[in-house]
Amino acid sequence: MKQYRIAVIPGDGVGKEVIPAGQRVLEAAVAGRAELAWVVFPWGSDYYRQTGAMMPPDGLETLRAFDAIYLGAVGDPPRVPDHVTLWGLLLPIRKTFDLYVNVRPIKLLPGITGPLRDKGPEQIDMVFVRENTEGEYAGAGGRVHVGTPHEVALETAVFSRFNVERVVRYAFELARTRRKHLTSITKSNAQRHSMVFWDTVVAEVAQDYPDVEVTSLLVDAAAALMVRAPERFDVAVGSNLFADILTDLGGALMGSLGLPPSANLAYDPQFPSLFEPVHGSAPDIAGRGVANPIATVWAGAMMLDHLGETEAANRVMQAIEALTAEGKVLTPDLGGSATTEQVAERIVELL
Ligand code: GGG
Repeated sequence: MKQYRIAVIPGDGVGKEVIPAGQRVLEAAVAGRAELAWVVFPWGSDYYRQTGAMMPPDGLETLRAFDAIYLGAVGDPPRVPDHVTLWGLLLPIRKTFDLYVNVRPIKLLPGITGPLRDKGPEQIDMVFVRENTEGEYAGAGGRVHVGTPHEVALETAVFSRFNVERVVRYAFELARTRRKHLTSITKSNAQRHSMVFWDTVVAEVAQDYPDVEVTSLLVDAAAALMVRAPERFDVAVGSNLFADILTDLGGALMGSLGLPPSANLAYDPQFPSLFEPVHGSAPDIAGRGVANPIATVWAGAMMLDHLGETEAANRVMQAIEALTAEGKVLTPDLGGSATTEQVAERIVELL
């Protein structure tokens, strides 16, 4: 039987609740065909308060040996500043393992009433490809004259040809497997260096994909269009920050931020890819056992697919869709009264 070594980082807040639910479903999905050898790491904000770091100094080296990483959430405000949690755990993993794309499906699930009148599952079905290692999250910058009236803060966005080209190429390839439409999202009117460069790369790569129709949108127009006419989106590609923001909007269009998953994919298959819900640690509901596990279960299905367990991944997705279609066992964010564990249990039954 095949064995996969999975590093599990529940992290903070609801991450500690949704990850065990995800593990339970994935175990059931592969039972009898593959073994998921989980190793759980207690890294995150609690670990930071005990040790002064979000993970041990050899944390990245430890993770490198795994087939994949399954992560819950990071963030414990106001006890630990958000930039400390993010830059102490998730971003170093993305950068060190060169997790160059962050794939985020935005899809209205059957039985869920989204906030858009007259827009159903036929109209809300897109995939975002988020640039994941540089852009506005490059980490280039600093502060000078701190605490004086002349204080200056710089956060320099970085766009390299190598990186933009491979991300855009991934998005074109994905569009080819879907409805053959790619929306490239920029802000080229205001950001005349980096975003005009992005447009140039998209136009160049498009030469290799004459079968894919390309639309270029400014990020503000894209936000409005996602609400007004979500059916105009098939695959969308955007910078680290823009696609992060728009996928939270996407989660809202799906009816809950507890639904969208994400796959952070390694460019070099020797490094582990990372799978996580789009949502964060949700401190407002953490500890109550009512967080929606669907995003994490879905992210787990993406992990199984990535590992080659496509049949099991498809069955997990069918079970999620059966769960939302029957609409009986749902967490409060979707209008139900079920707990995280009850939703996981029902998904296992439907498997
Ligand atoms: N699920 C991981 C998590 O905590 N996401 C919230 C978040 O703010 N992530 C930052 C990012 O994806 O850039």
